[in-house]
Amino acid sequence: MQVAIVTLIPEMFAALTEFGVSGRGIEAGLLKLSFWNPRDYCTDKHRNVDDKPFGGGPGMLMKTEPLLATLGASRAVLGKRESGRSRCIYLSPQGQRINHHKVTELAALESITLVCGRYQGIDARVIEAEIDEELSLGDFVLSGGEIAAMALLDALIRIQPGALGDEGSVTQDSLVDGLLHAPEYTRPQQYRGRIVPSVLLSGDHAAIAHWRKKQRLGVTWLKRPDLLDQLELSKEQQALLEEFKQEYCADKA
Ligand code: 9WO
Repeated sequence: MQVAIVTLIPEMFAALTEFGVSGRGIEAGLLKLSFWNPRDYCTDKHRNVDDKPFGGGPGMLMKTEPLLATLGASRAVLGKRESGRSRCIYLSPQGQRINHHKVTELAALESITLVCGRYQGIDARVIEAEIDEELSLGDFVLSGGEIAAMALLDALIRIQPGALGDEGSVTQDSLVDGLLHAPEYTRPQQYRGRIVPSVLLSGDHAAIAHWRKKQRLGVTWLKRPDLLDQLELSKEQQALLEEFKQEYCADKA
């Protein structure tokens, strides 16, 4: 998958490209990143990349001409926006929320362009004309789109086949089937009087699988009931969740 990143601060992406699973995945070519800096597409002698908003007010916008020139140049290389295999994405708090489903949808594309805004963002007509999709991490504001783009890229890299190596499989991830992960424990077996659930020490793989299935439903019910509302639980899952609720209430009492 090809990713064009439009940013005034490409240096920030070292956090993604130089470390951990994402760094190795990029090194291995699972995602091919290219950087496109509007600063390189300025035509004025001061290489200004910001401009005043019409109507006044504090803050600046990204200057339109360099931004459009940058998008034109990256499009000439990545191309084929019409094919439906390529998409231009703007990361902003006004966007639709990203979830696991959206990440898998984007991962199926041949190429994406991620536009990272700075200052107060970009001209509304540029969004209308050039952006296919506006995406958000959540209801908060950053100082630019770069960290949001990195978060999305990290999610895209780790679901590529081979990205996790020995570290596990994405089929084990939270949210792949809409549920949270079961609680996990490592040593020590006792920590401030809290013990590890005995089933996990039993060596009984069927019992452990049953416990984890039930915990995933229970944890989702407790922490993110909104996720459960979006699911159609099987008869088995409904029974497991009932079991969890009974045990949970018994514990409380
Ligand atoms: C900056 C600003 C300065 C003075 C007055 C008002 C202002 N609003 C903004 C602003 O919202 N800037 C944004 C910074 C413009 C688009 C890129 N930026 C951004 C992206 N901030 N937060 C995100 C983001 C992206 C994805 N998910 C969560 C947040």
